[in-house]
Amino acid sequence: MASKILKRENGIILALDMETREKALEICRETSDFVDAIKVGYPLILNTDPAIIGELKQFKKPIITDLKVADIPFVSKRICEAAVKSGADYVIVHGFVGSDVVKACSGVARIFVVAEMSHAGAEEFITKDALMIADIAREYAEGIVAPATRPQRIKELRKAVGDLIIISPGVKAQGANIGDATMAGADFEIIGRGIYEATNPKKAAEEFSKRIR
Ligand code: O7M
Repeated sequence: MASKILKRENGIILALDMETREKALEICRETSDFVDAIKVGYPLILNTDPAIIGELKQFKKPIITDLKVADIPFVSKRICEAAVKSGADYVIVHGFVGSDVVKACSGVARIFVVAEMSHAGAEEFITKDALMIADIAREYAEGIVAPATRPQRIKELRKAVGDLIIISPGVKAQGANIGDATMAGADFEIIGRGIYEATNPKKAAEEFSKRIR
C-alpha cells in the first residue's frame, strides 16, 4: 500500500454532522489547525450537496467520508468510487458485511473498516464479531473504527490489528473522556459535538488536542 496520508499531529478527527454548509465551513475555519482530518457523513452531505466533500479540501486535511458502506460488493465499490471522485481521501466501510465487500472497496479507495461501534446497541450484534472483522481489516484496510466508550475493547482490537490506524468515536457527547481511547491504543479520537457544539469550538479543539497529545 502507498504511504499513509493521515498523519498524527493533534490526534483528533473532526466529525461534521451539522445540517448546513455555512456552519460546517465556519467550524472548519475555526478548528482546522487543531485537527488532523475532517470526517463528513450523511447528515451534512444529504442536507447540502455531495460537492461539500470537495469544498472541505480547502482546509488541507485528509477528508474521510463516513458512508458506512454496507451493500453488495458491486454497489459498495460504486459508492466508494463516487466518494473518491467527489474528493474523498478515505471511505468508511462496514466490516460485518464480509470480506468480499471490504476487498471490493479497498480496490478503489483507501478505507477504514468499522470493527465495533460506540453505542449501547452495538453489543447486541457487532461486538461479538469485532475481532473477526479486525482480521479482515488487517488484510484490506488502512485502519479500523473502534469505540472510545469501551477502552478495554480498543486494547483487544489493538492486539488484533497490529500497526493499523485505530480511529475512535464516542468522546464527550457519548460519554468517553478525552484521552481514554488514546491511552487504550487508539491513534485518533473522532470528535463531533464536543467541538462543534462547544461555546468556543476553537478553544475546545485546542484544549482537546493538547490533552490527547
Ligand atoms: O462526537 P459525536 O458523538 O458528536 O460524533 C461521533 C461521530 O462518530 C459521528 O459522526 C458518528 O457517526 C461517528 N461514529 C460513532 O459515533 N460511533 C461509531 O461507532 C462509529 C462512528 C463512526 O465514525 O464510524 C465510522
